[in-house]
Amino acid sequence: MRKYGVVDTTFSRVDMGSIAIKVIRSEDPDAEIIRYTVPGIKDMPVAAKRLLDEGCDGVITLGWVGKTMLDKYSYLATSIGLIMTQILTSRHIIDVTVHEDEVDDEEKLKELAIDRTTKHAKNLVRLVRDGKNALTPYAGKGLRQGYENAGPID
Ligand code: RDL
Ligand code: RDL
Ligand code: RDL
Repeated sequence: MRKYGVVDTTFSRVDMGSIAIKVIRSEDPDAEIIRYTVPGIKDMPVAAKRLLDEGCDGVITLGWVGKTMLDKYSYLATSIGLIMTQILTSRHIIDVTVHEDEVDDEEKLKELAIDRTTKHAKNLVRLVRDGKNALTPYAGKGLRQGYENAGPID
């Protein structure tokens, strides 16, 4: 049976973990989902690694990056860690990141977080369950998560 990992943080200001679980459950009802909540983004790579070591077929991480330069450096380190973990395990880790300075308005930020989480949770299921060509019909379509799609250039 397929097994998905969901890694989220107490730093985040939106409960993206619950949203991801709901979406994965509705997309792949028979799957097992394991949630692992850590303090912040820099704790996510090892959490993802542990879930993959425990048999997860793929993981989604839900990170929230603060507004300061220090926060952005923390994300860069995190991103490198997540990519290294994917390479070491040959498994997908879908990295959902919300940058607190992406939009000014808090309501809009919440909507962005929900949209990005929902679309990437679906991407994770497609990649894990349906394989390498599951997203190919959407190739070159200018899809975005958290925003309106940019669309293709004709
Ligand atoms: O291991 C404990 C912390 O170091 C770890 O949880 C960090 O990810 C916490 N953290 C920062 O130290 C920071 O400067 C976070 C951010 N910025 C951030 O923007 N988002 C986080 N954590 O989730
Ligand atoms: O794992 C899910 C996403 O994190 C991953 O697909 C990223 O590559 C998506 N992405 C960004 O998060 C971003 O800030 C992309 C870009 N910028 C970009 O410029 N081009 C992309 N992806 O193809
Ligand atoms: O063109 C507007 C946005 O697409 C651009 O600013 C992206 O860099 C925003 N973005 C992130 O910052 C990010 O961390 C995106 C993602 N993740 C993502 O997963 N998918 C996006 N944008 O479409």
